[in-house]
Amino acid sequence: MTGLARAGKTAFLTSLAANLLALGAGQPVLPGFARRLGGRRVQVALAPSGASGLPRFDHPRHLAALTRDPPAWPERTSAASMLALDLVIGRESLGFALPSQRLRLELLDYPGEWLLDLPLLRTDFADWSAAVLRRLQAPAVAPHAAGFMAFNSALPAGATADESLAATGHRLYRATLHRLRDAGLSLLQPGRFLMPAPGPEPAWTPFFPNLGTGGLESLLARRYAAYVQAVQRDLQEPMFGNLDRIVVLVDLLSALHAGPDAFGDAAAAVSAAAGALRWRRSWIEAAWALGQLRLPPRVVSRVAFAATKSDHVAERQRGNLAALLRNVAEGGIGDAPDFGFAAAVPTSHLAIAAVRCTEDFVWTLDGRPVSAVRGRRIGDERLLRSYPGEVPDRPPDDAFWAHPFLQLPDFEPLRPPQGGRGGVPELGLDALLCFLLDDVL
Ligand SMILES: Nc1nc2c(ncn2[C@@H]2O[C@H](COP(=O)(O)OP(=O)(O)OP(=O)(O)O)[C@@H](O)[C@H]2O)c(=O)[nH]1
Ligand SMILES: [Mg+2]
Repeated sequence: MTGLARAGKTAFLTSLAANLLALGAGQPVLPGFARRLGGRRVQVALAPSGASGLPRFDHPRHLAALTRDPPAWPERTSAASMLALDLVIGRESLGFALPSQRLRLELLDYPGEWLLDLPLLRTDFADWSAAVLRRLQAPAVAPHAAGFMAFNSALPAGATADESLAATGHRLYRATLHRLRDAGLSLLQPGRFLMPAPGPEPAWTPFFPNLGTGGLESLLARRYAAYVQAVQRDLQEPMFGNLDRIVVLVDLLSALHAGPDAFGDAAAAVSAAAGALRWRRSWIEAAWALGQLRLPPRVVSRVAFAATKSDHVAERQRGNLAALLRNVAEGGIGDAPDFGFAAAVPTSHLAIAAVRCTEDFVWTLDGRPVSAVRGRRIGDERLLRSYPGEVPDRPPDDAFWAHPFLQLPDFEPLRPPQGGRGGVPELGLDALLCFLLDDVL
C-alpha cells in the first residue's frame, strides 16, 4: 500500500484493519465483501509481523485516536511499518470435510516517494538528467530551484570528478526537492533523497542531475547507476520486495484544489508510477535473473489505484473521480515495453474514503437541487454543508481552472460505532478488497 505524503495511508490501514476485525466479529460492515464471501464465515485476527524485522503498524493506537471524543486524525508517519492480519475463511457448506482457507494479509506502508523510483529502472543517467533539468525550468518549479540551477549551469561541461562539487550539488538538489514537496509537487526523483531507506546513507548517495561531459559527470552517472541497482535489489528483498499486489492511494481532490500546476504534477507522478507497474515481468527479465543465479523477481499480480477522501464529494461525483483517476493513470502509458513478452497486470481504479466524515444530502441551491455532503468541522458542533463543485472525469482544461474549485473543509471523522469494535465508517473499501483478493476468494 503506497501513496504520496498525506494521501491517507495511515487512515486506510487503520480503517481496513478495524473493518476486517469487525467483520470477523459478525458486525454488518464491508457489505460488498461480505456478499463476495457468499455466506462463508471469516475469522480475523491481528498477527505479529513475523520475521520481516519491520515495525508493526500500531493499529490499537491509531484506532484509539479515531474513537476519541472528539476524534483525532493520525499523526504524520515517517517510518515504514507492517500491518499483518490472519484470515480464516470457512468453506462453503457442501464441503464440510474441507479444511478452512487460511490467509495472511500483510500490508506494508511503502513510501510513495519510492514508487517514483520504479521508472528510473528503465532510464539512464543522461535521459534522467535531461528530463529533470527540463522540469526544473517550468514556471511553477523554477523559483524553488534557482539555487541548484545556478550552481549546475555554472559548472564547466568538462568539470573533473571532485567530491566537494558532487556534495555541494547534491545538497542543493536535495534542498530543492524538499522545497518542491512543500509546494505541493509530487514528481520528485530520486525518492530516497526525500524518504531515505533505513540505515546509514550509502557512500554513493551524493549525486544530482547533470549533463556535463567530464569526470564529474561520469562520477555522478556511476552513483546514479548504484542507486538504481539498490532500488532493483530492494524490490527482491524480503523487507520491501515480494510485493504481490499494490494499492496506490492518490489524493486527487487535494490536487484539484491546489490548482493546475500541482494537479499536472500529481498526474505526471501517477502516470509514471502506473507505467512502471503496468506490465508483468517479461520472460527475458526472468531468464536474466536466473542467468545471474538469482530467483526471478516476484511478479506484482494486481494493482488498485484508489482516489482517497472521496467523502468530500457526493455519491454522484465519485464515479467521475474514479474515471479521472483512470484517465490520469493511463495518460502517460505507451505500448508494451519492447523486450520480450509482457502482459498487462489486472488494474482497477476506484474512489474510496477510508474514514468517512460526511453524509450525502440534497441541497437546494438557487432553487435547484444539487447532491452535496455535510459533516462537522473539527472543533465545531454545527453541521457544515459542502458542495465543492463538479469533479471532472478527465484532466481538466483551462475553462475548469478559470473558476475556483472545491473547498475541502477539515471534517471530523464520523464516530465509529461501539468505540471501533463495530468498524470504521468508510466508502468503497469492500470493492477494493473484492478486487485485490478476487483470485484468492
Ligand atoms: N475526509 C476524509 N479525510 C481523510 C480521509 N483519510 C485521510 N483524510 C485526511 O487526510 C489526512 C492525512 O491522512 P493520513 O492517513 O495521515 O495520511 P498519510 O498518507 O498516512 O500521511 P503521512 O503519514 O503524513 O504521509 C488526515 O489527517 C485527514 O485530514 C478520508 O477518508 N476522508
Ligand atoms: Mg501516515
